[in-house]
Amino acid sequence: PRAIYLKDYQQPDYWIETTALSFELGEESTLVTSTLNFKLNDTKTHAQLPELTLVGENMELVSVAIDGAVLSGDQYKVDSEQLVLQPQSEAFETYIVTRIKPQENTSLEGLYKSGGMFCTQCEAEGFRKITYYLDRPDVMSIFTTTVIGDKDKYPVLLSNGNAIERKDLDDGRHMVTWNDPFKKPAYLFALVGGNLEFIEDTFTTMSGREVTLRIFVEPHNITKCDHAMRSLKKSMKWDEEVYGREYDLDIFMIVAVDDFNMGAMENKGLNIFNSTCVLARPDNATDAAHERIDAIVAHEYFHNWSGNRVTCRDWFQLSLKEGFTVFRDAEYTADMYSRTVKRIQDVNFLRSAQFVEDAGPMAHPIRPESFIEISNFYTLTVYEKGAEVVRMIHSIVGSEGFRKGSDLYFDRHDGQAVTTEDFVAAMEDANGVDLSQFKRWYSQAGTPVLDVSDSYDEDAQEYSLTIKQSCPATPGQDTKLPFHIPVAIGLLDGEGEPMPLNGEGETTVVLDLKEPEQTFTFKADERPLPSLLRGFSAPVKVNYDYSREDLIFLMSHDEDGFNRWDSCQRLAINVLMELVADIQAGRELAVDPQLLAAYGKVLADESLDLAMIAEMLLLPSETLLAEQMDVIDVDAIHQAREFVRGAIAEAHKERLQQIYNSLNVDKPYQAEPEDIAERRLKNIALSYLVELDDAASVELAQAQFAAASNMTDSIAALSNLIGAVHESGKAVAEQALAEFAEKWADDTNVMNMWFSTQVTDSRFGTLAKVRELMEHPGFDKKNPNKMRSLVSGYCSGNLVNFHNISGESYEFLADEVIRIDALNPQLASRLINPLTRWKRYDEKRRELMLAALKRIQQQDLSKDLFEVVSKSLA
Ligand code: DPP
Ligand code: ZN
Repeated sequence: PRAIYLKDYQQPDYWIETTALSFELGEESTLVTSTLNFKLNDTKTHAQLPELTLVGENMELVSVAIDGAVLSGDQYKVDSEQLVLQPQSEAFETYIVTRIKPQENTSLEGLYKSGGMFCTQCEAEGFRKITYYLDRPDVMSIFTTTVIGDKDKYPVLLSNGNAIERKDLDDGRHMVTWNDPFKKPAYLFALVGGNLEFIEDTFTTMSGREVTLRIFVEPHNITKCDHAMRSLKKSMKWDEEVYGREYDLDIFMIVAVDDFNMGAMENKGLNIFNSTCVLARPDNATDAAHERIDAIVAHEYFHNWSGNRVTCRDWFQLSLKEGFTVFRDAEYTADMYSRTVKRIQDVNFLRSAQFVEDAGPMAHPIRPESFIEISNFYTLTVYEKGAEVVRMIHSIVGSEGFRKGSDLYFDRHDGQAVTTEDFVAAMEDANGVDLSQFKRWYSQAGTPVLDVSDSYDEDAQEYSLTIKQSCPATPGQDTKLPFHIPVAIGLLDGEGEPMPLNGEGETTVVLDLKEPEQTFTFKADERPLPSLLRGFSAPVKVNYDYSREDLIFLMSHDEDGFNRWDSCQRLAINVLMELVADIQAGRELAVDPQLLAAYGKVLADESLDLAMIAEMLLLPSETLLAEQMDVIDVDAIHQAREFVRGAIAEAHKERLQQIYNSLNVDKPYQAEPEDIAERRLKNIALSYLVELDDAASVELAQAQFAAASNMTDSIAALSNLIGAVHESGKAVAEQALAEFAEKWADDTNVMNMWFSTQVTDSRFGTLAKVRELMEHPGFDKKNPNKMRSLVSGYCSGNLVNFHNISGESYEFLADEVIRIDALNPQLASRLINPLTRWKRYDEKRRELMLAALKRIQQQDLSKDLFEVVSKSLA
C-alpha cells in the first residue's frame, strides 16, 4: 500500500457531464450499466488526448463501448483496480456494463445487502465498487438512475433526486427512474431496494415550496420513526432561520439500515442511516439516543448545503464539510436544548478522545497531508477538532460576521468542489479580517498547551496575565509555529463578582494570542481570580496554578457556566490524581473533605439547573484520568475513582436519596430538556447510592427496573443493578438481565445496549463474559453495531479488565481484529484502536500489546488496517 499526498493534487483530465446508471438487482448478481458523457478538461494543457483511467474494484467487466462502438479486448486495459481507455475525441460517451455481487459484499462499502435490502455506502471511495468511474469528489455530474428489481421482494426502489418514471415489467420485476438535477460527486450517490414501509410528512420551505419527507424502515420498525421526523422538520426550519439555507428537491428521504459502518450518510435527497441513529420510541431508546438521533438527523440534513451543494475538492479537505457541519449541528443542539450542557458534553468528549488521538501515533492535522486509506481519516480530529476550528472563526468574526462569511461561501461556491482555503477566504473577505496565521490550525497537528501565570501590581492597580503557548511534536511535525488562539477570559473579585475588563464594562473578553508568549494587562483595584478559556474558546490545554480553594470559589461564582463545571472537573482530577499517587506509594487513602464539601454544595445549589448539577456530579472518566499520567496505571485510576465515588455516596447519602425520590415520579415520556435533565440527575443519584453497601439501594434500582416505562430508566436501573456494591445486587441483576433479554429479543438495537451494559462493568464484564455473550443468539459477529457494543464496549469501556496483566484481552482483540479485517476492513481498523496506545503503558503491558500488534502485522492486511498498524508501530 502507498500513501497519497495533498501536494500531488491535480485536476482530472476529463469531466463527467452526465451519468446514467441502470441497476438490475438480482439474487445471484446485479448488473450495472453506465452511460457517461465525458468532456476534456480544457483548463489543463494536453499535448494529445490523455488516457482515461476509471477506477473499479471487485467487479466483472461485461462490455465497454465508446460512442456506440463496442471495444475489443486490445482496445482497453483492465486490472483489479482500474479500466484504462484511450479516447479519440474531446467529448465522448462511454457505455460500460459490469456485474457485481452485493450479497457477498461484507465490507459495507459500495452496493451491499443488509438483511433483505439492497443499500449503498459510497463515501469516501465506495462508488468504485459499483462501477468504473472517476471516483473523486471534484468530478461532479448529473445522475439519472434506473433501478429494476423483483416487485415482491423489492417493492421500494430509491435513488437520489426525484422519481421521474415508474413501470412494471412483464417478468414480475418493476423499475423506477430517478433524476437528481444537482451536480454531485459519486460519493453522494445512493440506491436502496427493499421491502420497506415509510412514514410521511411535509415541510413548507421559506419560499413556500412543499417538500415531501419520508422515513423508510423495515416493517417491524415503523413505530420507531416519529422522533426522527420531528428532528428533520426542526433542522430544516433551523437551517433556514440561522443560515438562510433552503431545501432544494421535492422530496427528502431517510432510510434506516442495521448493517452500517458509520453513523449516517448525507447522500443527496436520500440519506442512509445506521438504524441506531434514527429509530427511537420512548420505551426502546434512551434519552441519549433521542438526543443523538436529533443531532445526527440535523447533521446529515445540514450537509445538503455544507457538503453537497458545496463539496470537497479532494479528501484532504474532509474537514471542510465535516468540521463545519459538526459545528452547525452543535449549534442546533445548543439552540434546542441547553447551550452550556451541550458545550460541556462536547468538550468532555473532545478531551477524553480527540486529545488522545492528537497525542497518539495517528495524530494528524484537521487537513491531513497524506493518507494510505481515507476511511481512516474519518476521525475525531477531522470532525470534532475541525468543528472547534470553525467555532474559533465564529468567535473571531462574531455571529453576524460568521453569517456574512457563510453566505458568501455558499454563494461563491455553489455547485463547486472546494478547499478549506476557500472557506477561510470567504470568512476573511466577508469580514475584512486576516486569518493567515489562524490557518495553521488546518496544517499543524497536536493539542496546544497554554501555560498561564499572573501578577498584580498594587501600586499601579494593574493585573497581568502572561500566556505561553506550545504544542507537542506529532508524527512528521517536530516543531510547530505559534497558533492564533482566541482565549476568552474573565476576572472575579474577592466577592466572586465579575470585574469590568474594558471601557465598555464587558466582563468577558477574547484575547488574541498569537505570539509564543504574550502578556495582557488589565486595570484592577484588587487582585482578581482569573477565569480562563471561558466556554472552551479554543481546543487547548490550560495550565494555571489554581489552589483547591480557587477552584471551589470558581465553581460557585463564575458567571461562565462552562467554567463552573470545568473548575469542578479540575478539582476532581486534582484530588483523584493525588489518590492515584497515594495508591502507587501504598499510602492510606482519604478523600479531601474539601472535595466532598464542594459536591455537597453542588447538590444543594439552588442557582444551578438540574442538568448542570448532573454534569458536575459526574467524575472525570477513567480515560480522561489516564491522559493525566505519563505511564498509565489503569488499576490505580480505577481504584481511586471508585474510592471517591463511594466517599461521595457516603457523605451525601441523604441528599442523594432526597434528590432521587423527588425526581422519581411517573409521568409520560418526553424527550424534552427538563425531563431529560430530571431523569439524568435521578439516575446519577441512583448510581451513587448503589455504591453503598446497602440493600436499600439495590431495592431502589430493582423497583425502578420493574416500574420503568421508558428505556432511559430501564437501562439505568439495569446497569445500576449490575454495578451495585451490595451482594444482594447480583441475583437481582441476573434476573433483570434475563427479563430484559426476553422482552427485547427482537429489538436488535436494544439488545446492543444489553450487551454493552454488561461488558462495561468492571466486576461483571470479564473477558469470559464477553466470550459468552458473543455466542448469544442475539449477537452477530459480522455486524458493526454489535461488534462495537460488545468488543469495543469492553476494550475501550472497561479499562481494568481489558488491561488485565495476563494480556489475554489483548490476544482476544488481536484475534477479533484479524477475523474482522477479512470481512470488513473499516471496522477492523477502528476496533484495533485500544492496542495502538501501547506506548503509554508500563513495560509488561507494553510488551504484551506490542506482541499482539506484531501478530496482526504479520497477516495479509487490508490497506485500512495496514495503515493503522504500521503507524502505531512506527
Ligand atoms: N459524511 C458522513 C457524515 O459524517 C460520514 N459517514 O455525516
Ligand atoms: Zn458529516
